[in-house]
Amino acid sequence: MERLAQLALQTTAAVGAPQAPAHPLDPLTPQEIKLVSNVVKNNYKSKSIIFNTITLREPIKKAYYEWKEKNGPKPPRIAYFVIVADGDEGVHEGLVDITYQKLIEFKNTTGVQPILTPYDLQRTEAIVRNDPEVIRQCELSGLPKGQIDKIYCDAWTIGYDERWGAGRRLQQALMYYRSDEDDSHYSHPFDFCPIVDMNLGKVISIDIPQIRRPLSKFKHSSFHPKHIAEKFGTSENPSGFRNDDTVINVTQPNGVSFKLDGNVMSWSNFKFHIGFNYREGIVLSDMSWNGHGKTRSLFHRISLCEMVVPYGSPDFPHQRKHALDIGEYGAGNCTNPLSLGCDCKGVIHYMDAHFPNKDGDATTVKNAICIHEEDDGLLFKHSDFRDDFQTNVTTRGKKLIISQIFTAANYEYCLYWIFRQDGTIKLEVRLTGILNTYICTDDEDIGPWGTKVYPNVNAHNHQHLFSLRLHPRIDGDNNSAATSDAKSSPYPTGTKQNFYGNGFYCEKTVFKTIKDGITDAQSATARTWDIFNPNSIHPYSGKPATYKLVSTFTSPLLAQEGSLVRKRAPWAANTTQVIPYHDDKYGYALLYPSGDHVAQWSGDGDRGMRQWIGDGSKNIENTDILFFHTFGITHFPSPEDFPVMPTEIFDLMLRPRNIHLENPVLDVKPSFAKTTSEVKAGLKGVDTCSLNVDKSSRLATECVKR
Ligand code: ABN
Ligand code: CU
Repeated sequence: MERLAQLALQTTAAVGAPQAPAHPLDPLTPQEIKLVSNVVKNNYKSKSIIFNTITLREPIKKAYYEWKEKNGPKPPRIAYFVIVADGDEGVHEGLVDITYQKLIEFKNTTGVQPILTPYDLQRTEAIVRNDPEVIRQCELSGLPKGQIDKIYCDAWTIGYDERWGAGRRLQQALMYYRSDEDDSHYSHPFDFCPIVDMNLGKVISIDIPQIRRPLSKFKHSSFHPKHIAEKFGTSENPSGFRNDDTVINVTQPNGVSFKLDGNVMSWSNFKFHIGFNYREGIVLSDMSWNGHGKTRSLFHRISLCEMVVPYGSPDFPHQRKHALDIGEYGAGNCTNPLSLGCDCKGVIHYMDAHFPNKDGDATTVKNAICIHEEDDGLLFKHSDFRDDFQTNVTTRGKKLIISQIFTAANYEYCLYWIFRQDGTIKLEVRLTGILNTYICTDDEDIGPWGTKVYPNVNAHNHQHLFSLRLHPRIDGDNNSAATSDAKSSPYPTGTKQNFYGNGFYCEKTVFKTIKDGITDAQSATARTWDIFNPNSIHPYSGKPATYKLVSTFTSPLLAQEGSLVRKRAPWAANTTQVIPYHDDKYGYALLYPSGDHVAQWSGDGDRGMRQWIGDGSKNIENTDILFFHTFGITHFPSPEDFPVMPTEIFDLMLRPRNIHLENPVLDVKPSFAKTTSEVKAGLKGVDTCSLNVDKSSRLATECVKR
């Protein structure tokens, strides 16, 4: 935050300051949010303001580890805020020192627009419903007169539209009709798109296509139980539900094996801090592994820092549809309250999330983060053919899952951060919710850009691409990264080096500069990426302590060079980027690869990843690095995805390689273990081999059907 106005406010001892949480990375408490908004209000007394963001500014990394590992002082507790002031262009943003209840920096940033909050989205529907020209267009499309309460819109940021640039705070209203309020509106899109100025609270323009498409007369398609009964119910089975809902219970009679100290999680050999913010949602920090009394640091911070959903219809105004959901709306802001036994099954611990409302008061999303364990199938097994596989060790594993679900208007993103006992870290994304839809006429040729998923409903092709941000700290701050490619021997068959022609090996290409770290997925060489500490060498393999990124859902960004989306999401054009890390003056930095303020960024100029990459010449070898990974899927819609999508699953994992001396789960108690001598002895009587068998497992034939 250069160029920020420094305020010479008196430093007052914080008489009424709320107790700071025990851990410097803990999200702001409701009391802290309120305190910050009061400090901000005091400074903006003369203005009418709306609170947009109040969040923790995480401490400088060095200060954090001085506190954590070297008995240093607790880092200052600082909040970052964004407000919109009536009549002022852009945003006002700054920092508040919570302990001293003091504004330490603030500025009016112009040429940018703030993230959209649920409040901003909720306002838009009322604005379009009451606009006479919108009503006229709805009626022209076939809406019966006097039914404005049946007009709905999904409010999206405009993204960027050069007719207005970034000077005004704009939304595009994707228009729909609901026959009644319990209907799902996605089977009844309108063909036009109003543009709303949020600060004026007015529709300022309407994009109307040259060829008009009247509102579909086809019955809506929905998925609520009453609609399922209408669709599939019979006199024998009025609900219409299929008859396979036998209960699967998850029981943990002895409770869970994770321990939480505030937000610090200890599970199996892992220890890390669970954070949450308006933008990235779940953030996992200060992650370490303790095996047999030795603590090894793994990652300083892991999060999803951005995503983009570019749509593939080249027809105006659909080129505008490319949602940067994390930067423009926030995986935290849009997070759902989760419910026991529905979203999460088993023995659950929840954490709440707190945000400011427009007036600066704290609001709470209950049960925003779900923490639980699940069975993880076999962890390892081996049996001996010599005695017909009776000699064997069979060890089952369990996994720890930290999850959240956020709703990006039509889509749901279910995010599962999964920890395995062998040190693997997985991220699983389940995509559900509803396709973004546009109207088509009965006989319309919609070209290759979408699929008719329902009568008069065109669902455009699109992608879901995420940026995973990894701040590694494997055995210390100085880390490196490399590609790892499976390659045939370079020597042809018959040569001395590869006489039989069968040689193959793993080619590592270590990144020296930022330019080297810009790489793409390569399925022909089963490419993976190594993040490693070149100074920490395994005593057996002679290779460096590594976390290997294994990621196969790596669709490339399909929008071409020069397209708006490629300019605004420069990170999405490649599978990896690696940059050197440095803190800001007041805190942790280099967070958002499409820039700090994403809404209405034209994509021109250097922000985020483009700025960090610069000329690509900076060193990224054996230093403090950030590793960004683009992953996701390309979605060609199909009728099976409508009226709501069955979850589509994609994932990635980070695996320890050359970190542990041997298989790190040898010390997990097996379910069953029998040696060859025990098999020979026949072991009658007491069963000493069943060590950890699940006693609730039964034969299907012994179960009575309900
Ligand atoms: N996918 C665009 C979006 C996300 C969140 C809220 C509104 C719109
Ligand atoms: Cu999709």
